[in-house]
Amino acid sequence: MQIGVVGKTNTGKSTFFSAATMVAAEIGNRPFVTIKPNQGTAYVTAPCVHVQMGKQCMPQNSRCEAGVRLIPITLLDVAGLIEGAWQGKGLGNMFLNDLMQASALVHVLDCSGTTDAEGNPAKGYDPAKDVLFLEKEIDYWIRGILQKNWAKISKTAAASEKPWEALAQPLSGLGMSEADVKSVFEKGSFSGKPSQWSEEEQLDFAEMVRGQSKPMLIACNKMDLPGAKENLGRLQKQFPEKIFVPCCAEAELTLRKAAKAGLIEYTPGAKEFKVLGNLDERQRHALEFIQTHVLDAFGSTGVQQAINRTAFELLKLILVYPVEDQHKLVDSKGNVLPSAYLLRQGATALDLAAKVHSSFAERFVAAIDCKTGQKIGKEHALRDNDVVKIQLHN
Ligand SMILES: Nc1nc2c(ncn2[C@@H]2O[C@H](COP(=O)(O)OP(=O)(O)O)[C@@H](O)[C@H]2O)c(=O)[nH]1
Ligand SMILES: [Mg+2]
Repeated sequence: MQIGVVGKTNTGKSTFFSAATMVAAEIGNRPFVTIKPNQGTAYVTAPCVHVQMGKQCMPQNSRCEAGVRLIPITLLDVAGLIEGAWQGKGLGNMFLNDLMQASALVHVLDCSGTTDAEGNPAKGYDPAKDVLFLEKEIDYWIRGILQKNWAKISKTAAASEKPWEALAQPLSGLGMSEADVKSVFEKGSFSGKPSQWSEEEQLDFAEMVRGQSKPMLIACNKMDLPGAKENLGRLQKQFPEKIFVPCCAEAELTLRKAAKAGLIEYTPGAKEFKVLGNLDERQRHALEFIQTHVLDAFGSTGVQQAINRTAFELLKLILVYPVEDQHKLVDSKGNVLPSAYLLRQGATALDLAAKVHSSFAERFVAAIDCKTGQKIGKEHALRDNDVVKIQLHN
């Protein structure tokens, strides 16, 4: 699964990316520091089911640290988007195309209002403008993808009972299935003749496609700066339906670097850390600042929370553990609770089988809910934290 980190220049996207992945990315206070997308592994974290099951796990496709399961995902740090990116401004189209396969986006916003629309230092900039501008950019970009294919879409749709099929083809690159496109098409009660759609209708459709294929969480970054808290309050009031996560990417990066250097003990997402080594005056001061102005003030640096809430709230994913032996909870090699998979809500036992191995779907006989011992069928919808044995025929 890919999550794209987006936003205008200088909001702290690369800092967020580096903190989450510990991949070094160029961080700088000037526009277009990032041109090629940085790609790295970040982790969705959740309490590991091994605690509840009373076993010690031996993870293979994920990790477990202190009772927390870490499931790897891919994070993409794309270049800063500026207004007009969809028209190719600032190489915008190229950057947007890097996001094609992303399942969701984290919009890193400078909540302190110290970065203007072009990414230059400013004072008193209203971050609500960025919320709107970024959505609009993506809507126009998606409309552009459709418009490039509009003649073909119009022709194919005119000759078909299922006009969404014609729209689904150019949108498949965005990770939209035909069923997704159909549901957008029906929800918006669009006319069955795309040839007659106005540019406005095309844009409305693109907006709904964005909602479905690129849901967005907003990481309100730079919460350590003055004014950020007030701005966050205003944003939450203005956009009650959106998810805002207060963030300090710089603090997260500092903490992870300090932990890597053995100076502190810190679990990403935690509200405190433990000092291990001898700190010099500057280090002590920096860490004290983070404790007081970030961790105590907001409960965490927000970076891990932004990733987790993207997975579990925005994408509504569930975490499921397949095993081969329902009692020992092991795979064929004896690894206890070896795998953890993120699946969409409503995923069935059969979906899990297909996720574990493409051949498993065909060989599926039944499954067992290892917590209750009950047999479950193909179409049984799994729940978060389920441990499931899949029975296969040879
Ligand atoms: N005060 C503060 N500065 C930050 C934070 N995160 C990033 N920055 C700074 O913002 C500037 C731009 O960061 P960068 O990650 O390169 O932004 P990008 O252009 O969006 O990738 C750098 O000077 C960072 O050190 C934060 O949480 N708080
Ligand atoms: Mg950058």
